[in-house]
Amino acid sequence: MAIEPVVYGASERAPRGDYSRAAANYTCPQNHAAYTAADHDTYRRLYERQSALLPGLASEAFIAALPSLGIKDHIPRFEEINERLYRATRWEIVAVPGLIPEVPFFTLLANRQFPVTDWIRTPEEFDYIVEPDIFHDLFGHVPLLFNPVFADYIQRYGQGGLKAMKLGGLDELARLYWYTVEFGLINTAEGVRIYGAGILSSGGEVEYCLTPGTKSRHIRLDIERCLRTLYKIDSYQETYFVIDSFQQLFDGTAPDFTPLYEKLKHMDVLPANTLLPSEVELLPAPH
Ligand code: HBI
Ligand code: FE
Repeated sequence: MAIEPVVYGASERAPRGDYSRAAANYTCPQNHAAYTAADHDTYRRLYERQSALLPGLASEAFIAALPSLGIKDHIPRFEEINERLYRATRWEIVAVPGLIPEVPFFTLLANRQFPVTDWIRTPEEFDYIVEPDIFHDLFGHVPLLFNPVFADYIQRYGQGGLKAMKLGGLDELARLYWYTVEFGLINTAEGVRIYGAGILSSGGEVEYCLTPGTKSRHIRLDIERCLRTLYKIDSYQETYFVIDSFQQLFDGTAPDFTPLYEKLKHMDVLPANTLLPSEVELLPAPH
């Protein structure tokens, strides 16, 4: 059976979580007692499937950080992860009922608080889910928050998001999150590897994104180029941006983006499957 790409992003139907129990900053308590045996079993099976896919495909930094999640056979308590996470990089995860508006999202990141959805997909949605659930957020996003450079990049991204709101650069900056934090690839001594959470938590895209010769492009990350590039939320990515290091992300987001947003206002956006003449495909089809 073809595994559907995990899809999430703005979903047409009403958000799934119960937002009535969220505070003004959209955080809510993680009601650990409310998880059913089926919920814990779904988490265990997802963790088992995804972690088995990663050797040779996920970046070593991710694989080395994954055990920091601790528990694999049932849904962890956030406070247990936070004890280790805060010691490692002064980050903490906070429960949210699901996708939250940009301002609270950026504000949490700027305060080194990562929002983690507190519900899990149903067994029927094992391979396909529209919105990020607790498995996508915990397995996909949280391990690299234990990596000091990446953790600082995420905070700087949140700070940049709050500025982007004022400068009308939100759509552009959202593309940077999508093509790095969610679907980013990284060059390593062993070859191109995965660090993006949307890929790492997907049953099918882990394999697909590093398969040479598909219709997808693999090009070096250039921030301006990335901010111009549209993305798809309901299929495997048509472009994957490749970085050389997490330091490159941190340094690339140091400058004030105001002039860049201004410049981009006068440039066309690029379709997700663009390959500009100057760009080199980093995963060419085998001859
Ligand atoms: N909310 N809970 C949650 N998780 C996300 O990843 C998230 C969000 N709201 C907005 C958002 N991501 C994207 O628009 C970012 O690019 C800003
Ligand atoms: Fe995500």
